[in-house]
Amino acid sequence: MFSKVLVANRGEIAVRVIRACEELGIATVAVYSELDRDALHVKRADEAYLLGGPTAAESYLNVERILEVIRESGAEAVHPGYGFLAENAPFARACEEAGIVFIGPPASAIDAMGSKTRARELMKAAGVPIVPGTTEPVADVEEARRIIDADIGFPVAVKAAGGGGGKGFRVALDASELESAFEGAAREGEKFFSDATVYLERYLPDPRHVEVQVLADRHGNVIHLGERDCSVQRRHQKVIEESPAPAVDEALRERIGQIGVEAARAVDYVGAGTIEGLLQDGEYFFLEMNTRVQVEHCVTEMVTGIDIVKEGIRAAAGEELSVRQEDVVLRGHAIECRINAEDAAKNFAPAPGRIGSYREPAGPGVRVDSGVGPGSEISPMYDPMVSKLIVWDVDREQATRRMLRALGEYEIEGLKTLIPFHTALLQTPQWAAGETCRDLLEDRSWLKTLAFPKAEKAKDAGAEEAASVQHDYTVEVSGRRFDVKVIGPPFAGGAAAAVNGAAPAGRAAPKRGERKSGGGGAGADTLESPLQGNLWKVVVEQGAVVEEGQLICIIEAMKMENEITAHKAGTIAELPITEGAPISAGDTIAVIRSAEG
Ligand code: MV4
Repeated sequence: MFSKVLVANRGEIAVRVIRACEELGIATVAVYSELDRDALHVKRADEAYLLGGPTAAESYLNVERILEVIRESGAEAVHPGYGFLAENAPFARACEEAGIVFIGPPASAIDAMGSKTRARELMKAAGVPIVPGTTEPVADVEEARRIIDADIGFPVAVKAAGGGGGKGFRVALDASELESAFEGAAREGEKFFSDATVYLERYLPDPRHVEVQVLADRHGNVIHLGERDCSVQRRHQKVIEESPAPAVDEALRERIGQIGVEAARAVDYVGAGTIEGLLQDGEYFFLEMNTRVQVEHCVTEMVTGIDIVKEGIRAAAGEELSVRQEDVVLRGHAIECRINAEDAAKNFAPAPGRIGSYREPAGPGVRVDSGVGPGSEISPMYDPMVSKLIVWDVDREQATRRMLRALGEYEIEGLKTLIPFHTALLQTPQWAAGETCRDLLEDRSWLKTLAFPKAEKAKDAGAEEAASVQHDYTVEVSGRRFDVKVIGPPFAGGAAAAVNGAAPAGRAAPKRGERKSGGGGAGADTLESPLQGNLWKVVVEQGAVVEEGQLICIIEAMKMENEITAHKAGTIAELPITEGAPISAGDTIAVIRSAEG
């Protein structure tokens, strides 16, 4: 087993990996960006190193610096978590070449599954059922039209070959929609994956998203841990996941488990992976493989009792899996709610900010995987998921009630999260009936009932700290972090402030994330950007009359498209934004004046 592992990630997944390492007796090295100096994963690790920042490119995606920290810290292996450098074949290869163990599959497996057309070809050859369609890239709209006429028929899904998770996914219900679907998918593929190649699939009208967890070691053992249902999604982002899947019985579980095992074997998989698929009318089709540990792995851990992260680390170290297929038993039911800093009533707009007081739920069958605590700042620079609430109980109905109880206990002051959304959704007849809830997630008027009461102001944790005398300091020496305890009499006045690098007395530096407000008069008419990103599309013009909830623009941030909608009805009096231009959190998007004035 390794003696030291570097965790190349942040937030809840970094904490999750650190916990697994601790239980395995492995020392941990955290890395962090300038924005994450006070983050939980940094405190939780045995050592921590500053990468740079504030951007992801300067920090969690900075391969050169991460490799340097691995050498400097003496770590033997690196765990990428999910996102950032997970599923990055060049990084896995760079590790392999530098003699560092990448905790995950071989680079060749990442490559094979990274191209969705190649993955479909491989799976077809391995006898795994794929959604009917092409395994070859489709050159242009003309060729697409020929293939659809001869084979697939409408409706058709056009997907980017470099895509996955719904990026570069367009639907054409009939021939009139094909050109724009084709071009849309190609454009998104080019934008996000530098690959405009697309392929075609028959469009399934109302499938469930069902995925299989697999584990593989270097000794030829490949097992599956049953399935998860992730059908509750918003713009291809999963929001609620559960295991077992309501629509899967024992025979189907056996069959799709076997499909998962065969898919993993076909690419010589090692570690934890997931085969995503669509279930329609009892038929299961391979969609793609995620060659990493997933956000929702926890529900599988709750029903199987198997620690997926530890198994992945063991496999990377060359050990055998600690469980055999015949030992895997699904017991009870687990549900996970993603606690995102988002406002469901405003089209799930990211709602970054600072957490005030913070209290996690507890009690029987409750698990919280979190990357935050009291006073944590949720930066618009990163993914808005702040934690995951997972519950277990003997069946789906009781697990639902337990989740509602736990959601009720969860206190996150000063931040808008999906807690009210989850609380409402889990009480609907659609959820109770095990439906996909697609209609609810598109239902504007239902979502609007989830609007937050007037903005709560987070307690200013910073001011409180400044008032108390500090004895604990954190210093960075050549980029390595140390916690220093200074024992002695309290410092006089400005000393603590100087050590903390605050502005000179009398002129407090503006706090990160503090909203700019235009000269006191901005107020209720102004629609501010909730996040930093790039203006991808502006869909209204100055002078237009808009309804509340109407789409104003789309901001691209963190590879996600965020729809910004009108916060009130009225006329667009000002629209100081330009398509393609960068935008910061707090910038004015529009000023909307009501008819009444
Ligand atoms: C599909 C589909 C229908 N037909 N592919 C792809 C990424 C994943 N996030 C959802 N994806 C879908 N792919 C074909 N050929 C429908 C979806 C889909 C979906 C599937 C199951 C449950 C919820 C869904 C929500 C949106 C899209």
